[in-house]
Amino acid sequence: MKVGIVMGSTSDLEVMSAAFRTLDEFGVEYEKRVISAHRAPKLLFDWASGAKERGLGVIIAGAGGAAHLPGVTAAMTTIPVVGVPISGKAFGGLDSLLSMVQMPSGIPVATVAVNGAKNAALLAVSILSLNDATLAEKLSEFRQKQTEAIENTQI
Ligand code: RP5
Repeated sequence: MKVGIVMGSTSDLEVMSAAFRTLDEFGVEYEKRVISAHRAPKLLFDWASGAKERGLGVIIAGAGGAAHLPGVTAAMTTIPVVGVPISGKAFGGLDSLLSMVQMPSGIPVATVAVNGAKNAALLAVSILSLNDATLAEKLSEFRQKQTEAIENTQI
């Protein structure tokens, strides 16, 4: 299964590229799009409602400001949606964090930290690894290496 990565603007690309790098490390395929929930709602509907048919297993949605993108995406598919709040010019990203984490009951968005695109990708890997033993093994190795790096740190 693939991951879908969507972001509200090209201005989100720098933050969201951490998700590309992480998925590349795990050899996970993904499709990536810039689609604004506000500026291109019909395109978002078509992209999100066809996600399952295109073989997507998880969607990562990043947006800043009044960040409706993950919530609206989640409303159009039953695929898990991981939201990445992006820090904009105001409020340090608190506005987008609250837009995602405060989703009303019924349509959840699994929200990571502000600018947490790497963790969003790791969560996507974790979800896909439930049905992919090879990917699960890669995730275990990643965790092991991370632990060893800490254990071997000398200061
Ligand atoms: C949001 O508004 C985008 O996700 C972006 O984080 C923010 C600013 O967008 P631009 O004005 O840079 O296109 O919709």
